[in-house]
Amino acid sequence: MDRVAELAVNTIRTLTIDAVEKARSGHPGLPMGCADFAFVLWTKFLKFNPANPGWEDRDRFVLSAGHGSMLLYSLFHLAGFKQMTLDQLRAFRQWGSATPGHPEFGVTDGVECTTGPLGQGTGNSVGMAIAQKYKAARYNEEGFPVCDHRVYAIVSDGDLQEGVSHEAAALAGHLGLDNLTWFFDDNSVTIEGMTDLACGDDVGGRFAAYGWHVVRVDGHDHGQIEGALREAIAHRGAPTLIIGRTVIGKGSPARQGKPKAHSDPFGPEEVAATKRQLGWPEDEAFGVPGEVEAFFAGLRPKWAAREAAWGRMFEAYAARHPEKAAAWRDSAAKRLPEGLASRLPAFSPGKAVATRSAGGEVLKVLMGELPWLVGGSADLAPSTKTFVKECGSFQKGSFGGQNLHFGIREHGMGAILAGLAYHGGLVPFGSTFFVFTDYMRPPIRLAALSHLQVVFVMTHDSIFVGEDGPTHQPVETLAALRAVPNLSVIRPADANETAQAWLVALENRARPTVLVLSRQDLPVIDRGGCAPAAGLARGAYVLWESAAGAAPEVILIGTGSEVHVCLEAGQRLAAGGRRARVVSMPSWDLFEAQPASYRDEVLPPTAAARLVVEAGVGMGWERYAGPAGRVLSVDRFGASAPSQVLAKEFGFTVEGVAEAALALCGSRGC
Ligand SMILES: Cc1ncc(C[n+]2csc(CCOP(=O)(O)OP(=O)(O)O)c2C)c(N)n1
Ligand SMILES: [Mg+2]
Repeated sequence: MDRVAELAVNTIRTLTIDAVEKARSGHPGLPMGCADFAFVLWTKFLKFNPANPGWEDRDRFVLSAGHGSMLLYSLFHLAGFKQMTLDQLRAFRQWGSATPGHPEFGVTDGVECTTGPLGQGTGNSVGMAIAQKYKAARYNEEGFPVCDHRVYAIVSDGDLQEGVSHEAAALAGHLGLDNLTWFFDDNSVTIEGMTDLACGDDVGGRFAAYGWHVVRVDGHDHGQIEGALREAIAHRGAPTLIIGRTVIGKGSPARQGKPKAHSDPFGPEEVAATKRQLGWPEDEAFGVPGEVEAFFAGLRPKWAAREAAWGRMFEAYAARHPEKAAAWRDSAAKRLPEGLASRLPAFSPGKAVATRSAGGEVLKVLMGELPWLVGGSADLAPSTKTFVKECGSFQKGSFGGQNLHFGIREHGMGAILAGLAYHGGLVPFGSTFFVFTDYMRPPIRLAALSHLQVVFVMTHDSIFVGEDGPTHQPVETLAALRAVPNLSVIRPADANETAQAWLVALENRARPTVLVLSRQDLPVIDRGGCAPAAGLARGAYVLWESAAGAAPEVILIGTGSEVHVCLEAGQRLAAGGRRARVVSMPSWDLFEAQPASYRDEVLPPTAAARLVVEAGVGMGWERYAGPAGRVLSVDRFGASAPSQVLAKEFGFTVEGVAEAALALCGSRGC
């Protein structure tokens, strides 16, 4: 190793221990163990420009083991990302800093994805690799490889023990994503001790079986690392796993190679001992040797020149292939074509259509018009209606297909969807049965945290799944999702609301959307007597009322498949002389975003008995029912039976709803 390389990797190590020491918390072990690999990758291979962290054709670098965040922050500082000053390193893990405990997308320039929950980054990197292949297939032209980059990830023991990485790796191998390289930080250490406490996998054998190219190196030998990276780039038709034998906490005399190097500050004595061992000034914190600064300064013009060359190529591409360049730009901006809404299918009353089927018809139009809308299902497309055959399948050898096939891998699917969104210029969607939301809660949560536009198409949304029984009947799922900040949850009442829900999902640029759709047919609401379905965008709207202008005595509030029942029940109450109002409330979050005046208009704070009707747990609905209202809900697991029987047993019939409303009126004396 030459002198400046040695100084540079030791700078990463000492910046790390200084930051962890100052914060009195953090994880020094990984950055110290992975400094060598990261240095070789970043200085000899990675295509990026610190002056423009968002350059579209940059390589993506994912630190899946996000606890090693100081590795990233040190690299950003040395490479010259403007935001990453030494003061930011000094503010590691502090309020308002650009250096949070675990990397957060959108907070720190250069962070490609939010990591920390182990395993997620592996799926994210596969999503990014799929995105690159897709865009290359759609946009590259002879002599104009406008999308021509690679995806690298550092993955730890924890990442590779987590199931999501198995799902993601299996799919990446199957698809032959040769633009993807993972470096396995094979240090044999996790928190509780050495890895053989709980894991004896032959990781290399496992990945070979997934169809990966596997290379083994000494993770501290720069020559071997460089050789392995060259091999990964040259290898065609398969992703590469570089298994790097590393020493966690390398450089610390007392801690290196041991579990206690994983986290927590070393303490002043061990910091001093480490610096002594590395030949560093002991009394200096956050020091960067002049030679290291000069070395990185020397790389910056080369990095900038690469982007400039790409920019010139893109201009020439735009001149030669103007339509493709325009499509590329539309995709980057996720631009919705003029009049799109008017081209969506309109569903006529009198028919009964499951909202999953309506969603499928809408998706067909959307995917046909929007090449940046890509997605698929976890082996349930015939049920979730998300396969659009005219748009082709993304497969090894046909990377231009818009339909993705995730296999029965919901957790992997969620993390891959996030990766597609992180990559930029794509809106990904993924679908499965609503009850299996729990199999992908971690990536849903992270997509919300990271402000990603991802659409989750979740069908078979209630006990009315019927005969499949309680294993397949979600009851608590809506309440659980409504609790996630920055997540839009929409349960449309009929086919026309479903079309509107898709439009909202496409407008929800900075957050994920969950579309909650029915398996069973639902009557298409006759909008002649009711308000238009566009009301969905406001989260809740007055669908129908018996005496417009007069204050209602009773308000029925329903979502999804319960709305048409409320409508009929409301009409029955009106026939009996009550002033009734029916509110369709597909989305709490959209409603809460409305001005108070609108919310009060729909649900007047005074008077009126309010009955909420939803085939799920009642938790949370009290706020809309009000203290004198009632929630007709399912506060237990469902049962295996035909859906009409379930409707009767649980009270979700027109009679049941009307009776409950009358009882409520009676108790209030209205
Ligand atoms: C899903 C998840 N479970 C648990 C943790 C807590 N955790 C953080 S790091 C870690 C394991 C550390 O082992 P490894 O991944 O090999 O990292 P190293 O110690 O080698 O840096 C655990 C269990 C987590 N971050 N994410
Ligand atoms: Mg480890």
